[in-house]
Amino acid sequence: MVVLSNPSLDQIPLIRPPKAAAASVSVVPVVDLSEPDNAAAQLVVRACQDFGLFKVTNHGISMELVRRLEAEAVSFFSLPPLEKQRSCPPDSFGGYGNKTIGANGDVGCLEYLLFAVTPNQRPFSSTLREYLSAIRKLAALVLELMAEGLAIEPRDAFSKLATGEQSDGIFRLNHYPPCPLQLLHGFSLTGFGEHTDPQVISVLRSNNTSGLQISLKDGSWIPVAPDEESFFINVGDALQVLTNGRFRSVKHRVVANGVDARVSMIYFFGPALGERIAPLPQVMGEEEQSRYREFTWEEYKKAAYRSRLSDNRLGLFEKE
Ligand code: GA4
Repeated sequence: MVVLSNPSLDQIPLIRPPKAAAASVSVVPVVDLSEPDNAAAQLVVRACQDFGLFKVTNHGISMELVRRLEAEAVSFFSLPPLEKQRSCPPDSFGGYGNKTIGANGDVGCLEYLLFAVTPNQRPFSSTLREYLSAIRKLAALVLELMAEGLAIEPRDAFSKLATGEQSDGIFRLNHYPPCPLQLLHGFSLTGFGEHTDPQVISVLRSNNTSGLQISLKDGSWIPVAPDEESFFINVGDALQVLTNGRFRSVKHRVVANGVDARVSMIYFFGPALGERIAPLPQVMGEEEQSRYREFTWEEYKKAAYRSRLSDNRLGLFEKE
């Protein structure tokens, strides 16, 4: 999963920041989970169709828990490099990585820890175990709102798939140190290059340092203002397929910050490996054809892990 070479900063691609006008507007939809379910469900569906990303507030997750996990992450990342590598060596379940993303040559200005979230895996810490269980509940709720908003019965059609016992989860802790070569001739260093997430949804929380950007339908990029008290939900490739393209797997990236460190924690919710991924019959209109040829999550995941970060992974499975 992780390769242990350490590229230098001059191998990391540059990003031209969005124009000032775009940068000053934050249009990311906000869903207040204390609203009645039907109102929240409508907002969620609109956000998934128009953006593929939204922010949730009043989520009920303890900020003390979130801060505790963030503090553990920060203390891990402040260890000497060799110690980080030694205590979390890369294996098929994840591990520590520095600047190298995936196995196919992508690089970014970050270091990270990846964990496979499987039923019988040893947890990194009790804080992480607690956090994962809280985020799983949040994800299940959000996925139920998606089903409700699309009038899909049963209400747990998506949540069963992505948060069930055998689901294939991944958890990622990212540390983007301040990157000194910032704003070189109007460009910034790439923190994490543009990509879509292969899974159903991802639940992201970051500290108050900016950097995340999403691509809109017209191809332009906008920054997502950080909010350390909220969670960001993004639609992944599998959910785009399950909704036959109604929901948009959002292209996103992280631009390195010149001054502050960014710390993010993301739970990627994938289905069980053997799960067949195809549009749910309940979303299909009469005579509507699937836009994708059928595949299992295992097939898709394998194809994804052979690709480069910015590749259009779903393209391989689109029907002519
Ligand atoms: C993107 C979403 C998750 O971070 C991730 C990433 C994975 C990795 O870092 O190893 C991948 C990337 C992600 C998609 C394409 C392949 C695999 C890096 C890469 C170049 C953990 C995941 O599941 O897919």
